[in-house]
Amino acid sequence: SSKKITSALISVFDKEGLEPIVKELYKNSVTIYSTGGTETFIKNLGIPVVAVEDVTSYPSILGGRVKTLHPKVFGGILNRQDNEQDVAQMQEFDIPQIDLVIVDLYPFEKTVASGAGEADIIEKIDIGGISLIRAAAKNFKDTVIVASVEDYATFLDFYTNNNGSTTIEERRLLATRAFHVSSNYDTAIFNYFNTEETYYKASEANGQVLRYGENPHQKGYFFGGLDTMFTKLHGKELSYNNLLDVDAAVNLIAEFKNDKPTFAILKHNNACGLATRDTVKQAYLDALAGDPTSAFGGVLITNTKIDKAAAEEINKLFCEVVIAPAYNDDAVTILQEKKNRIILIQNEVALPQKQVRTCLNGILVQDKDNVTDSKDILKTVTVTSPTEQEVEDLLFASKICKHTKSNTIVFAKNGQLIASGTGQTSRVDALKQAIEKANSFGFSLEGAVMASDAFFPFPDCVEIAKEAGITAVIQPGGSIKDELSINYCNQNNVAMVFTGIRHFKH
Ligand code: 93A
Repeated sequence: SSKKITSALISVFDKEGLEPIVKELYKNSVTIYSTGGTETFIKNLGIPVVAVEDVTSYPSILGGRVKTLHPKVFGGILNRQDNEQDVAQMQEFDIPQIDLVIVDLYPFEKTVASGAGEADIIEKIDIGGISLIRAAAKNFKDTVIVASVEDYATFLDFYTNNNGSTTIEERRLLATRAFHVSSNYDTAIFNYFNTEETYYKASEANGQVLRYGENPHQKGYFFGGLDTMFTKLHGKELSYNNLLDVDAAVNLIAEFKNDKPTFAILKHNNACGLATRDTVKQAYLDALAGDPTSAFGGVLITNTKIDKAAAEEINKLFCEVVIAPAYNDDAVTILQEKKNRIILIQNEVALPQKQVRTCLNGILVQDKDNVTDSKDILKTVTVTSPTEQEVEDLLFASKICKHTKSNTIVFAKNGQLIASGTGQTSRVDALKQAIEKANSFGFSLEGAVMASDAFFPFPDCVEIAKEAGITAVIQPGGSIKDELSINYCNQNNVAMVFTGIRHFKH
């Protein structure tokens, strides 16, 4: 697929560096078409050149705004030479073949940087040139695109080493560079237009202006497509904080997608209650029991259709948002008794696999923590092995732990979240918080299990947990002092499993 170049369209703003290329093309008897200033430049080199106007039989109009934008030009660039209809139409409409396009765009960024006025800047938005670049790059199978002065040397190299031809690989590479030029150019234009006010005004059409941000004195906006993820049945607008809770909720419940009816209650992005039961009503009641105080004003989510029996219970609680994959009609009737309560159906759509947040003067991007601890990765490190029920509870606790702010300690028993310590600066503090919470809501920790999002740096956590009644522990392991925690467990008949996987969440 080596292709000879027989004709070229050259339209460059900056004529610098063009001379050697034009001379090389002339040496190879290439027909050169060109626009006003470029045409004059080439003529002055003593090289024959055809004005684009002679091809289009149309003058450059609107002060140069429309000079190459014509079917005869774009037909010449975009036609597929292996397509019969294209070839026939080239004949029919007398369109000249254009094998090579060389463009140097209007200097938009430079004009902005020079402090020019708006009118001058707008005139420097290149339309014809960018279209030539995109057209030639799209048709790289037949057409060569040189989209910037920076590619002159590369092109000349290909061209002279190839006896006036180019290979498909070379044309594809030049097309790649061309799209880089065009995307950067459009980004520069976007950045110029994107002053705060216009951007936010545009967001009214494209996204959502929130009542406010995290606090009433902060402006807030959401950019995204909520409508694909949820069908809203009832209630007020989702607030900034609601959205964060809903995000935490859907990611948490995804861990229980294939489990029995599971219900979770979240506050400030952490689960304050979660239970897996035979019915959705019982799952809700046992989630609520985990921390009825925190549940007030919370976000509720379940993996199961909400029926009337569950709705009657939920209705007794003041809560901001209820999310479920489906509802019975009479359940909706009950839930919408509260005017503001937001009722969402969670549609079956995949969650994003990347996480993005601002950081300093940039952004941080990471893969989502997609590892769910499962039976096969557990490594028992103690003499005592966990019982079957304990293994189930350990994995259950670990799923919740993964979705709770670090440092985290989670207690669970029989498919119920008993208590957690969340977002503490020390693991011992998280543990103490969890113990105090469990006690205050009347739970016995005897026979409960403990999950930790990261390893125990000292044996103090297992000591305190054992004293409180914990009989099995799940943690990543990996501390240089692991042995101290293991020894303590061995001496005190506590089972401990390592996962090898840390689940920080900040
Ligand atoms: O104003 S444009 O957007 N309209 C056009 O049809 C067009 N065609 C080429 N600008 C257009 N160009 C640009 O003109 C090229 O990208 C290049 O920057 C410049 C070359 O003009 P001249 O050859 O007259 O110096």
